[in-house]
Amino acid sequence: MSFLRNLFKSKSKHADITICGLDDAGKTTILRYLETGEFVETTPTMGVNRETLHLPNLQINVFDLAGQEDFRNMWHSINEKSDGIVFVVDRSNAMRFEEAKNVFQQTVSAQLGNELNILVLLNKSDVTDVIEKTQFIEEFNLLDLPFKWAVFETSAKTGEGIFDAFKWFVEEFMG
Ligand code: G3D
Ligand code: MG
Repeated sequence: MSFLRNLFKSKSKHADITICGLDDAGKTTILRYLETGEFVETTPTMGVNRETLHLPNLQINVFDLAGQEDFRNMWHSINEKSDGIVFVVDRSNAMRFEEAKNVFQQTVSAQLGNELNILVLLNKSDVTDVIEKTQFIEEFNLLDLPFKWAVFETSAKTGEGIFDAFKWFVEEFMG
């Protein structure tokens, strides 16, 4: 947890962050990387789509958002007080871009009127044959997004981009 601890050491404000995205995007692996500073193998959580990391001034909630039929109800109960959303996409899985895009759009439209930052992680950047960042921004209509947002290219295997992404994110809402 050294990275996150250091980032929050000088902050007294409490923050709630929600990490979401389709199952298998790499959310749990990213969380473990933030905790340990290295790649950790994960096992898919059966039947539970929620995990939480508690630090002194920071709580991180992780949710799988695939196949949620009553998305709005679930979203409302879990995320209304979030200070920021991290949306993780497996950039190597073209088969699921459409599904990811739909879930992303539901996620952000549920937040209209709220003031929060959205961090998009193009994860699995270590894999060859991935969607390009510029193409992704276009396909997911990020330029039309009525929020402050950023996209970072990450790998929870090599650690590429992860610390930079969260540094941007935390500094944006913690000041
Ligand atoms: P989830 O929490 O979003 O459901 P996980 O996803 O964190 O459980 O990761 C799902 C699988 O993707 C895991 O592999 C994990 O090791 C892998 N993964 C996560 N991030 C990366 C990445 O950046 N690069 C690569 N190459 N793989 C990644 P398994 O094999 O255990 O299913
Ligand atoms: Mg998981």
